[in-house]
Amino acid sequence: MFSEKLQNAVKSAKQIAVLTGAGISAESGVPTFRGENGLWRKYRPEELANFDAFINNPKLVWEWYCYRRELISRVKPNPGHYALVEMESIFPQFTLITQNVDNLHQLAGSRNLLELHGNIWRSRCVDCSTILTDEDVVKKDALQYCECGGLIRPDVVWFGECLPSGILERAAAASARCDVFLCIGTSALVQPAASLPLYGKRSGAFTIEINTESTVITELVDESIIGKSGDILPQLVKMTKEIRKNQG
Ligand code: BJW
Ligand code: ZN
Repeated sequence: MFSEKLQNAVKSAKQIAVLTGAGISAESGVPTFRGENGLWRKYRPEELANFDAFINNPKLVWEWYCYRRELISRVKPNPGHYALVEMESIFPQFTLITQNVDNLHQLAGSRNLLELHGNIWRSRCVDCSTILTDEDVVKKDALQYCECGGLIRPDVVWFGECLPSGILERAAAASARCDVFLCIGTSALVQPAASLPLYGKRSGAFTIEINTESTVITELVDESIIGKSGDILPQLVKMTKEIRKNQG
């Protein structure tokens, strides 16, 4: 399952960077965006995942997020999420970078986590940028307004918007200094996240992709493992522990 090159890379690695996408939460029951059963099959991203769409039809967009929050509130982290928690305890430096907004890495117990695209359980005023984490706000179906009168939006990153200040810089730095870069369950189509594995590769990291199918970066990584992250990651952790057991 794991090549000798991969085993050698994880054996000596000190710094690991991991990028996750919707695929890691698929086995928990959270739909991915693209692909056969993806959200974009049913809903058009340009109607829902950009600021103009929200301003033009805030009710529709808010309700779409209510629907997704309701779905996410019923799911749990899966063995893939938990394997990454374990991996964090194995390596001296470990940075988990996620494009997901579902909070499942936090629920599993990951600590050094960078959320590139925000978090569906946070909201923000479009006018004064006040952040609201109040469950009462996100659980309400009706549109919400800030004390300043501004509309409340989900604190996620839509197309055409910049990523949260400082987060992308930290993710890029972790990607460029790691010895091993793991890219898990992402179609690698959305920038700037999709460039992170390439920063790792360019800086000499051993790059690994885990995905149920090949993607636009499969040809660029050092090792592509086709399979479910919930199956592969626990095996990767087991092998890593065994191989590093005898190191000081
Ligand atoms: C499994 C599995 C299992 C399944 N195990 N694997 C032209 C060229 C280049 C760039 C651009 C361009 N035009 C515009 C842009 C920029 C744009 C972009 O990248 N667009 C491309 C799509 C063309 N990017 C942006 O706008 C970003 N901002 C930005 O660039 O700022 C600078 C700027 C400012 C002003 C103007 C222009 C630029 C922001 C991107 C924000 C993305 N937001 C979303 C929504 C978040 C909120 C929400 O959740 O509602 O983020 S879109 C959606 O895509 C979401 C995801 O995080 C993101 C990535 O999706 P992901 O995670 O890869 O999911 P899928 O479904 O695509 O893939 C799942 C994978 O899992 C598949 O490969 C499966 O095979 C696999 N899988 N089961 C392992 N069990
Ligand atoms: Zn406000």
